[in-house]
Amino acid sequence: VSDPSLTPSTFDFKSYMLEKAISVNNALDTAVSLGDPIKIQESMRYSLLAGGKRIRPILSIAACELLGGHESTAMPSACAVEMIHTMSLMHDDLPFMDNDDLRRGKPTNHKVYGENVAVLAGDAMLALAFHLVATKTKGVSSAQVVRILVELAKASGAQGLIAGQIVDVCSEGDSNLGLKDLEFIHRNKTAALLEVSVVMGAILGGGNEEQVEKLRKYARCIGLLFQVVDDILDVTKSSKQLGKTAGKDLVADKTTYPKLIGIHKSKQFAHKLNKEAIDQVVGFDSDKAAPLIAMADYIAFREN
Ligand code: GRG
Repeated sequence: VSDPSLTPSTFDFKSYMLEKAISVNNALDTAVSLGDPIKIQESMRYSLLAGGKRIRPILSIAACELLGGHESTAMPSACAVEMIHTMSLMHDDLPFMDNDDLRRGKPTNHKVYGENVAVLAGDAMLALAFHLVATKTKGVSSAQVVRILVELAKASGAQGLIAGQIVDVCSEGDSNLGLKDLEFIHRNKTAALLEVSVVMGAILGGGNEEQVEKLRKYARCIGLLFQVVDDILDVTKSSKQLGKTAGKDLVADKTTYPKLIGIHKSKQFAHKLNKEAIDQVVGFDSDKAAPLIAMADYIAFREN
């Protein structure tokens, strides 16, 4: 989409992601221990520990550390946001939603445990996420904990994730869907959880209002960027495939940025969002901002 030249060249993003993902995976493993009733715990662990890039928890930790906070302070809320992300995928995969058989390279939760268990395990994970934040966040004031709980509830509910999902579900097959509707879906379905990840980290790191709002803007930009790039990749991947598959149309008939504004303008928009995101973190300590800059570039330049 553009040049990833704004990332400090000395920063090793791949190692950073690997190292942070290991910490997050260990914390998630501890947070959902095997206990009674075994069926629900197994089902929760199956999806939660199935891999995933851990973008949201890592963003939370990076925002907290940017402001001088510690990884351990951000870890409960980082795990909570990954739990909510995972449970939303489990519910999205169900036959009456997106009906998917595979997730993170494995059979979906309901394929292994049944639809009834997958619904309950998702519900349990949602509750556990809030329990974890409320009981395990240490080293900050109760006011900060309440504030992040409010942010997390808003991002997960009918003013966030669910708002995006309901509009998406109800507009399936609607050929009149416009740019505004598309942006609404993405801002809520995808960007809301990315935004709250960063905002919770910023609050726990002790950020002032101005810092929290700058980082919120950073996260909103990368949230929308994530989806614009997804749409662009849908087109570019499919056109590569088309050459190999004798004209089989692999592009699903859904409303996307390239469909509404064309591929060129979609790429320009992605470039603008990437730059706008990076602009928000320019005034911070440049070494500590490196992970957030690299994350924006990673989202912009990924190939799948
Ligand atoms: C009850 C809170 C609640 C939610 C249920 C089903 C539903 C509402 C929402 C579905 C939302 C959904 C499927 C959003 C897509 C988000 C997205 C961009 C997924 C891909 O994220 P990655 O690439 O995936 O970070 P990994 O697997 O790496 O974590």
